[in-house]
Amino acid sequence: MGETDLDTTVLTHGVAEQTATTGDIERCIEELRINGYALAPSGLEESELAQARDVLDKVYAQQAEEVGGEDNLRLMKDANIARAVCAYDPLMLKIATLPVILEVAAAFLRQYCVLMSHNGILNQPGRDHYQFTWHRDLNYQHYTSSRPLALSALLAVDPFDEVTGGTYVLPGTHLFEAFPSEDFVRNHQKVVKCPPGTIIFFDAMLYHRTGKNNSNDVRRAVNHIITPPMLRQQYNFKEIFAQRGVEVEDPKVRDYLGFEYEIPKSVKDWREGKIEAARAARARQP
Ligand SMILES: O=C(O)CCC(=O)C(=O)O
Repeated sequence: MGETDLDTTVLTHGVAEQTATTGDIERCIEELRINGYALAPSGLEESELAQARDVLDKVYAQQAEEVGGEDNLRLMKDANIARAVCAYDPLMLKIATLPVILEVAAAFLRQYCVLMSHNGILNQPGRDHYQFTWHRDLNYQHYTSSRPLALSALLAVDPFDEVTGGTYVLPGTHLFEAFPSEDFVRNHQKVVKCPPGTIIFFDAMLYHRTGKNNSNDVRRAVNHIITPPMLRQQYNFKEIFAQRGVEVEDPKVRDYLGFEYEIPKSVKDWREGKIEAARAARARQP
């Protein structure tokens, strides 16, 4: 039976409480809470989407060049991702601050929140992408919380369909700690398809992945991760120790005080650290 054959009458018995939704934002919030994802139009014009494609390609090329070429991005598993795009072009800043994104974030997270990352995803035809594998946007986190930790907002810049590869989601997995069994994944994975200009909102703890692009064109998207800035040092210990002229030699203590963990000041700085680590790991391989 196809979804169009479903009986849509809603009759209940024994129900004393029911959620009421009054508009598009509330519909998104209900879907996000239960399914873990929801779709909404961005309101962007076709001309803006065309411009966004161009901007993403240019920012990516510029960022690849500044770290010595795409091979270095592949080495650190960062190929085909343009980072911090809102800082590179006014249109990307307009996208990052779209009213629908800010409204859904405010209603979903219900507290002060910040943009944690803002990345262009360039899904190249027939090529591997790091995002093809199932992941949470809060990587390595295996717990649930009674309130959401972060919101992802993925803007489809190109069509997301069976040929270009939609976004695969595992509904409800934001509510469970562990990644589900392979049987569950095969039986319950869903592919989200949508026209360009649609935003796929999801709970950042929902397992998802990029679909394989079997078309002849790049399939682009822009992902936003929005979160309350709760887990960070309350003040800059490194700076305070330096101001007080106190030296710390022990690398473990330096690590613990966050001396080696600075927020990178540029995309290039962030990537150079990762490239160095990837080269060192490769050199250690037998
Ligand atoms: O491109 C997609 O469909 C998903 C992107 C994704 O997985 C991510 O940005 O975390």
